[in-house]
Formats: sequence, C-alpha cells, structure tokens
Amino acid sequence: MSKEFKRILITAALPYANGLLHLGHLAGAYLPADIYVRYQRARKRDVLFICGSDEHGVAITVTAEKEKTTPQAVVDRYHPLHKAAFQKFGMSFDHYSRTSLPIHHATAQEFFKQFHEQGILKEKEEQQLYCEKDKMFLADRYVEGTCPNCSYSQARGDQCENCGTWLNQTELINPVCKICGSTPVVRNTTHWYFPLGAYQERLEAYVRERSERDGWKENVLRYCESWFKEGLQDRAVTRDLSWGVPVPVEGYESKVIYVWFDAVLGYISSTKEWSELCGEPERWRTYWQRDDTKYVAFIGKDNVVFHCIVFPAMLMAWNDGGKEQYVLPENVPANEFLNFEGQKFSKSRGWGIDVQEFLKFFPADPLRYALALNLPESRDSDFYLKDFQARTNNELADILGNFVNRTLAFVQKQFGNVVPTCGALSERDKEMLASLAKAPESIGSYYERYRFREGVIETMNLARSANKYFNDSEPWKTAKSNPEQCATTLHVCLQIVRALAILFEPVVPDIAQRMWQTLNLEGSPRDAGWESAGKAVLTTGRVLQPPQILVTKIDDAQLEQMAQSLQEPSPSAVPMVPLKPSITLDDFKKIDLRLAKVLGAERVPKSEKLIKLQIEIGSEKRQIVAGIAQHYEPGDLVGKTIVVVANLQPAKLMGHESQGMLLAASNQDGKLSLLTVSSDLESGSVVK
Ligand code: B3M
Ligand code: ZN
Repeated sequence: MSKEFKRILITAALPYANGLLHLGHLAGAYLPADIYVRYQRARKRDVLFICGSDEHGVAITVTAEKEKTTPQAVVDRYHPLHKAAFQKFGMSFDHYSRTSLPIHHATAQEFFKQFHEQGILKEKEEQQLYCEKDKMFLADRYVEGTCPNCSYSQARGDQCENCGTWLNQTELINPVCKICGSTPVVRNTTHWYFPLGAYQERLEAYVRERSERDGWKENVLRYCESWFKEGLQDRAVTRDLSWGVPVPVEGYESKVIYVWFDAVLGYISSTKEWSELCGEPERWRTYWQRDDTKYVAFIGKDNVVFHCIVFPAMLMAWNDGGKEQYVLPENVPANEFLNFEGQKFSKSRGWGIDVQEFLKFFPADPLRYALALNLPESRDSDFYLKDFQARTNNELADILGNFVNRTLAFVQKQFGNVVPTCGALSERDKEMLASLAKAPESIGSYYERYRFREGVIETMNLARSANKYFNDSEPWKTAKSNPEQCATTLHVCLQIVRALAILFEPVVPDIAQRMWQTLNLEGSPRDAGWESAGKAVLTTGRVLQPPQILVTKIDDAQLEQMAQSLQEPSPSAVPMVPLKPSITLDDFKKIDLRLAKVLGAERVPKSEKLIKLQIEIGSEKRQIVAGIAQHYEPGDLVGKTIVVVANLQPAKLMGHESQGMLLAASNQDGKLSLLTVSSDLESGSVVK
C-alpha cells in the first residue's frame, strides 16, 4: 500500500560527458522524468529534480584517446553541451552538476572510506585482462568481446549493451583490446571488492516491498529477477586507471574508484552542490536523509542493475554503519530503447539525431509531444520523422492548436475578446464540463503510475472531445439564433482552453505557457495547480489577448531538409577532433595555397606510407612527399589537380626532399581524401 510522503526527490541518469545527447537519451530517462516532475510541481508537491554529467570512467578516456586530447578536455567540452541541450529541450532540473567537481570526489571518497572502515570491502587478487602491447590492464570499455549471455559481439568489459548483463571481463568470449586490436592476456591484479552477494536477500526483499508499494514496471522487475536468479557476485569497485576518483586508501593511490560506484553517488553530490548554491548547505539532507521522502530514479534499461541492485546495496551498507540514514529508491522507472527509423541509435555509425541538431530545425515542444507518444515504456520503440510530422500536424496543430484558435478567434469576433457570460447549461455543456472535471484525476493517475504515454494520449483526447463539442454546439449558428447559448458554448470552450494549458504543461510547456498568456492569466499554468484544471474558474468579463499561432505545421520540405542533414552526418553528429584556437585573417594570409598538377607519382621505397609526387605549380616544377600510400595508388594520382601549401619550408622525409605539402581531409577512423579540383583552372592559381 502506498505510503504518505512529504516530498519527492527525482533523479535522471547522469549522462556521460563524452558525446552528444540524442533522441534515444531523451526518450529513455529525461522526458519521462521531466513530465513527472512538472506534473508533481503542478500538484504543489515539494519536488527536487537532480541531474548532472557523469565525467569519469573509460567512456571518457577512450573518447579522449580517439580525439587525441585529455579526459578533462573531453568533459569540459561535453558538459556544457549537455547542459545547453537539456535546457533547450525544456528539462526543468533544479540542478545540473558534474562529477569531476571536488564536492563529488569528496562524497564518493567518504562512502568508500566508510565501507573500508566498516570492513565491508575485501581486497582480492584476481585475474584481469592485460594488453601486453599497450602495457595496461584493460578496464571496462578498453576491452570488447562476445557476450556470454546473448552472444552480442561488441559487449564491453563491464557490461553488455545489448542484453544489459553486468559482466566480469574475463567472461567475455574472444576479448579484444580496444586500443590496439590485439588479444589480451590474463594477469593478476589486486582490487577492492564490494560483496554484493551478501546483500542479495535484503535486496530481494527491498525490490519486492517497493514494487508492491509503488508498482514497479514489469521490465524492471524482470531484469532484477534474472540477476537474483543468477546469484549476485562480489564486484571489483576499483580500477587500474588514472582518470577518476582516487581510491582513498593508503597504498592504493594509483587506482581509482570504479565509475559506477562513484556515478550513482553523483545524485547525492549534485544535491549537495544545489544546497550550497541555495545558501543552505545542509538542506540536501532533507531530501536524502528523511524517510518521508519519496525517491524516484529515472533511467534507461541498461542502467537497471546499478540503480536497483548496486546503489541500494551501497546505501544499505552505509545505513548499516549507523550514521545518517539515506532513503532508497522508491521506484526506478526504466525505459527500454528508442530506435530511429527502424535502427538502433549509434554514435559510431553516425545514426540518429543529436538533440541540438534537431532543435535547430524544430522547437522542443513538438519533439516532446511526439517522443512522449513513442516512449519505449515496456518494449523498444521507434521514432520516425514522418510520424513526428504527423503528430505535430494532425494532433498538436489540428486538434489542440485548432481548438484554441477557433475558440479565441470566435470570442474575438463575436464577443470583443472578452470571456462571455455562462447562461443555462444544456446537456451537452454539462457533459463537457463533467469530462473536464474528471480529467486532472484520470490523467494524473497515469502519471502517478509512470504511464506517461497513456497520460498524454488522455490529455489529447480531452482536446479532441473539446473540438467535437465546439462542432456539435455550432456556435456560428447559435450566434444568431440563440445568443445566450452561443455565449455559454464559448464560455465553456474558454474554460477548456485554460484546463488544457494546465494539463498540457508537463508535456509541451512552451505551448501551454502561450495558451496561458493568451487568456491573459498571470504566472504559469503550473501556479494555478493541477486540480484547478477541472474547475471552471475563468471569470466572465476577463479581457483576453489577441489569438496567436500556437503550433506551426511542418511541411515536407522542412522534413526533407532535416533528413538530408542526417544523411551527411553533420560535423556535430560525429565526434570530431577539437578545433584549434582561432587565428586572425593575417595569420591565415601567411599561408600560400596553390593549385598544383600531379605529373608523376611513385612509392617511396621501404615506406608503407609515403608517396613521392612530381608536381607543377604554374611554371615551377617541384617534388613533394606525402603520407597517402595507404589510401591511393600512385597511378591514380597522375593528372589530378590538387591543393598544396606552396610556401612551407622544405623538409626531408625518409631522405627525400619535400617542397610543400598537399591538402587532404581525414576523419576519426583514419579515412583520408585528397583535396582535388575538378575545374580546368591552371596550376599555380591562388586558393583563398
Ligand atoms: N553515465 C551511463 C549512461 O549514460 C551512465 C549513467 C550514470 S547514472 C548514475 O547511460
Ligand atoms: Zn549480452
């Protein structure tokens, strides 16, 4: 049975600061969390919404290696991008922090130290995969192999992305080093282990109790059951890496805490930072350390084990120590995955749209609405651009937008833009007002049960029945035949516009706010309170604002444009080498770029990479040496017109003089393409 709570703490998974957020992320954890939070705020509950960037772990260091930069530079680049993307999408976090901050390191170390002192952590020597070429232990994502559970071929050292299984890296079949591609060997190393198995019974009871009390989702329970069935194992919670939270135990300074062991504590440290910024440094305890707090953790399915098993076990272990008692998640509503146009989102294949890119083309609200109706709540779902267009045009614009617009336009024309008087109610009016009165409860009860898709469908259904009410009431006829009835119809319609603003606010906050303003109401729909949507409290005689366009339809050309930008993965969709510091025009003008014609080409003997080219720049003949032998056959180059830096000081490459440098583009995967010019401009022409 449900418990009486005084406040709600809501967290959404901390995204890794190592790549751009895509629509799949939004549908997994963030949009549902934001709808829930906005709804709870409208119910006037004491709500705190916490998130931040996860800045540790091999996800970050691998990216740094790929981009030939430091982990710090990676997180410094992506953290602000995440923050901006979330803001543009309308996420209403109370605080968005990051785990590289000292406050987080201190929090994670405090937990680790406490566990160490309580004698919970065990030091063990165990076998780990070691790459002899790179001379390092291959922690987590540094190694890939086939999943022993589902046979997915790209399972990582700590987890299979496909089936969610949390792995010990030595279980991987055919492991491969992600850095050099060679097969690692098995070596012994010492780590600290958290005895997860010792908590199994309590964890099972915890999951059972909470799921009975708050109705956990089927998919989440299934994952938990399968882990319990397998039996929980001791897990290493330290790593041989230099990026992360240093292990606060003497003699272990060269190791760091396993990223998941620190990341979940990021929720706590982010709340601490929030409370410091509020000027009430102890306030975070109200949310984390009072048992009348309801804590709800929104995540994607691949994070279930960490939030339903690892994090609760850590909090139990802490609470056993007898210090301040933390609340455990009351619910962990995890979504499955969202696919894009029938395929998995994939950063490496450049498939999917990043949030910022999408929001360059379209506003956030239509995206929020279309995603909400496609949430992968119980199984993987698909996002199609055509569907996005249809939802926007046929539902947001033609149902919601149309109802609001026809109501306001009519009131402007017939009633001087003033809320008309409500006369005697007909059966139809009464019916309409009755379904209005029921709406906040019925929509809210879906949200309370984390069934966001159905809640949103129900909300749009109210707009649908409002349109029908307008049609059936035929106010354009009663304007002449029965003015009192006409006024009543429009009075009721305006009450519905107000209600829809409140009820739609969690999903499409910007549209809702504009509806609110058109009614000339103060503040935001949320201030009015969720329940008030069921009441006809808009006063007769209130002067309205002129109607405005609420939802702009999306035409095929716009969609096409967007689809095209997808096909040529935009530079921002693919991780790219960081940009260099900016230069002045004068700096640039120092470089003399010219067209050159290739007269001859041959491989440099004993070199795998170099080709020696004879080129012509106007009347001048030169020799240049370029590292393109792995990409071009010498014979293919002859006759091409290329671009060279003509005023570069000559250099010797493997004993061959190079009098200039040709221009070529290359990507992260090492693919290369020469810059060639297809026009018949003569060699020596200036490139600028
Ligand atoms: N950063 C994994 C992810 O982005 C991880 C979540 C942490 S939640 C504490 O999917
Ligand atoms: Zn698997």
